[in-house]
Amino acid sequence: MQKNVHHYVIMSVLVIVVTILTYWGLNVLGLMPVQASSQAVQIDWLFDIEVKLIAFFFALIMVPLCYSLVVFRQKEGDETDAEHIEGNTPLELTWTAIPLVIVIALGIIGADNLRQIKTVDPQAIEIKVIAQQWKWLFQYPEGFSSTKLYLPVNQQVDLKMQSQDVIHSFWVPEFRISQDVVPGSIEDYRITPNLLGNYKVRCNEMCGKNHAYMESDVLVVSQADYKTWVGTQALSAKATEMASAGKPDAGRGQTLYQESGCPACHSLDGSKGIGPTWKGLFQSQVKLTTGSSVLADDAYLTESIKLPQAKTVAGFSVNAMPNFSYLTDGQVADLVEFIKTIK
Ligand code: HEC
Ligand SMILES: [Cu+2]
Repeated sequence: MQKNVHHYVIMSVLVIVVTILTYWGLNVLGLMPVQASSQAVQIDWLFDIEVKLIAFFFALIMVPLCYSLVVFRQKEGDETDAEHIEGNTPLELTWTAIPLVIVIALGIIGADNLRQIKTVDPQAIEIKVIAQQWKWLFQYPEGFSSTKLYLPVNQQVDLKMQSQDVIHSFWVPEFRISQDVVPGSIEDYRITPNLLGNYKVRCNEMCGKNHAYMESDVLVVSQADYKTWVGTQALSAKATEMASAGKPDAGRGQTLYQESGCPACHSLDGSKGIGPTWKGLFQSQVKLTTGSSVLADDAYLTESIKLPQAKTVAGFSVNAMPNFSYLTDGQVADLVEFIKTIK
């Protein structure tokens, strides 16, 4: 035994060195994007503990393995058997007890971490997020919506997220937290951005053909810039609303057609998609699944957008068209006006 002590000393030193090198190497790789939320700080703190443990256990396994391969390899001409070892109770107890303690400790630290991340600020700004194939729409409490998410720095926001169609997932890597958005329920996503900058929200749940392109700008701005932005947006929304009072506009309808995701199902050139084409739709006779026909006038088009399940076009499935309940009456009128122009 005495003459083997130096092996343990060498291996211990090597374990320490390899642990430090592995931890340093993982950090140098820079796998993490910047921390842009106070929640990210918490999450990274926990992650760092885990990376340190990972580095240590990696070294603890790899060092004795490689050391044995080199130092204790079979000597030339040595035909004897190796020593037979029948278990080692103290060792087995140790390597059961230590990981048990570590896992329980990590569980407790993790639960506390989660509690801190989920802290609710009653002053949080509530922004509605609408996910759909394949874009994000953000509705602000001041009564306007935006395709870009502006957030004030150092202020908690409570994103109330819902999906129009399939499961999406809201993910800003710099904020760290990712949250699924499941159709039929509203998910809460609380975040406190703490670093000015431009980021991107990406969909983190495979949601169909253009999933990879489902991203929007996320701009974290100063409190003052945020107030200014909200002010101008609210004003221009008011102006648009006043202008549109009583007179629908095909130009705005075209923009809505693009922004609301209608092109995914409705073509303008006569080709059949998931939904019927809009070419020549206005004033045509539309065959329904009931066998009867209906004239595609203003009333029918309006109803088709507001209550898609009311009448179903022959050859299409009943629930294929999502509900666009967030569209205002004025916006629906704009869309109808646009459909009228597709001859
Ligand atoms: C996921 C696919 C899908 C999307 C997105 C979609 N629709 Fe539809 N839409 C359908 C289908 C399928 C039908 C036919 C079945 C029915 O009548 O419900 C339809 C029917 C319609 C009709 C009646 C058409 C006709 O030929 O009688 C109108 C109008 C309409 N949609 C408007 C819209 C508008 C406006 C949008 C965007 C705000 C939109 N749709 C987005 C699938 C979609
Ligand atoms: Cu998606």
